[in-house]
Amino acid sequence: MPPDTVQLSKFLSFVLRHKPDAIGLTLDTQGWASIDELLTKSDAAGIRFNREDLLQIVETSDKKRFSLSQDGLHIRAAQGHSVTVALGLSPQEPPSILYHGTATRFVDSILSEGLKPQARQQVHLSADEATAYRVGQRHGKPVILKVDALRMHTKGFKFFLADNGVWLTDQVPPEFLHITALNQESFNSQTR
Ligand code: HQG
Repeated sequence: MPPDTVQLSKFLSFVLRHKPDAIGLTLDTQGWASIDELLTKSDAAGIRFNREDLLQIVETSDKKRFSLSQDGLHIRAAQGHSVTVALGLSPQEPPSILYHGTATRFVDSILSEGLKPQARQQVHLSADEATAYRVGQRHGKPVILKVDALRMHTKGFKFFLADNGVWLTDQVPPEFLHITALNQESFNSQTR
């Protein structure tokens, strides 16, 4: 029986972003894996699914986590990698403000040393606050940080837009970060 959709999506994130070698899979320099090889190697590792299952995940993933190559033979994660890949995205001018959702317990450190990619290759930002809130919730009590993206851009920082709409940049120094007013309030009351 194939794994359910959520399990399969998590498995794909695991091998396409973090640990391809867990099943002996090879990613090319841009993060692409051969779909045939992915199917064979997953099967050998006891995770059985077929091309249709895979295409369904690509289509229905809530965050459009995976992209197919134009010839339909390769798949990669749109973002979120910890393995070294060069996604081949061109730098783009970002909107004036981007958002980053995190947990209140990280805020002191972030405001003193800036946003860092941590285990991933780049810092992940979103164009809307609702997405940032959901991302922050994954880590604990959420807080949303506003990033002066356009001002960073004018100072030479590069921004990239992943296939699924997530904005990526190497780091965000503290001078470009603000806690949103609402969160500042709840953050203060929480830490009092
Ligand atoms: C925090 C998900 C202390 C940072 C999401 C975050 C996203 C710091 C955590 C994607 C720090 C890293 C990425 C500093 C950053 N001091 N903490 N200086 N700098 N941090 O999971 O952005 O569902 O690696 O705020 O939707 O939460 O997997 O990054 O809390 O798009 O598809 O360190 O993953 O997508 O956490 O999430 P993560 P993220 P998927």
